[in-house]
Amino acid sequence: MNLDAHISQVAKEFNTYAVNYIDKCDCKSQLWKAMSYGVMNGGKRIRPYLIIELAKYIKIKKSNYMRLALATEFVHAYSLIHDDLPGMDNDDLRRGKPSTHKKHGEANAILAGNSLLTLAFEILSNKKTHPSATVRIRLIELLASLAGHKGLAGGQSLDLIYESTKPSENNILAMHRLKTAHLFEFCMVSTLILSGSTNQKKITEFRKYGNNFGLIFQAIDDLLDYNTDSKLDKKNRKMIGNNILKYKSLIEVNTYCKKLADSAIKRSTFFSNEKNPLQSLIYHMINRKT
Ligand code: GRG
Repeated sequence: MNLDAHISQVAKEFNTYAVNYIDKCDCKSQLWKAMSYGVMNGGKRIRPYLIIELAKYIKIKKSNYMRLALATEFVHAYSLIHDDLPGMDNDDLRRGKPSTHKKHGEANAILAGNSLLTLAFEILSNKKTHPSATVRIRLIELLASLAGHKGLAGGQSLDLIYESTKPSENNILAMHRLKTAHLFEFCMVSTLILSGSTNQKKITEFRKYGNNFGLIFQAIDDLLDYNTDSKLDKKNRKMIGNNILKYKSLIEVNTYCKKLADSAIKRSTFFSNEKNPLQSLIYHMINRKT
């Protein structure tokens, strides 16, 4: 099976798990409906894919890693719901469908985002995720540090500031690290934590893989935007927004991504192992089409 087909298959399995979780709640509130809509409204499930494949490779229990994957996707869904709000990117559509605030109203969308974020912490703090309180606290601490003002939210804030200023290329890359790469870093390091490991060398390698994966993911996202012309100022043929193509040519983006992938893989004994499924995955991301 090729990698794209495998990613889709794992996404289907993840969706079944997510729907079961959502249905089990037996919640009928407007807010829960908005939360489920934000989560189940399409999505490639690439973050769950990373967690699931890594967890299988390092032999973590399924009942544990699926909860970690779910919590992480809830944080991702929160960030997209909030990103679409009128006070942020003001997008009416997400994945070709009405964004959560368009479907459920702005107030519900704000609350749905907040509640998905707190639900992620609730999942991580539950014994079903891991019997050891130390492991659970390490997971919670990591998510708190990577999602907040020094992570996703901080990156989003810079993104908004840079809309009215002139960010340098380094400013843009640093912002991409915060708003996109930190959640990928969480996927990697949290899965390692879930295995009970405290090996600092491995933590550093996993952190780097997650970060570089995230930077590649964002650069290709920018490229896909360019190819669909959605962020192109057609008169000046320039990118609108904090897109990497403001500073790099198409070929430079490719070289930049290849370097990021090489540097995550080549100096790591763990990732340079041919049997490691995450090795081909990071290179595959450079050629992704969606
Ligand atoms: C805390 C409000 C707030 C925002 C955090 C993540 C984020 C910052 C904003 C989301 C907007 C955005 C385009 C971020 C870049 C990350 C990215 C490429 C998101 C899209 O991820 P995909 O392609 O989405 O995995 P799907 O639709 O597949 O789930």
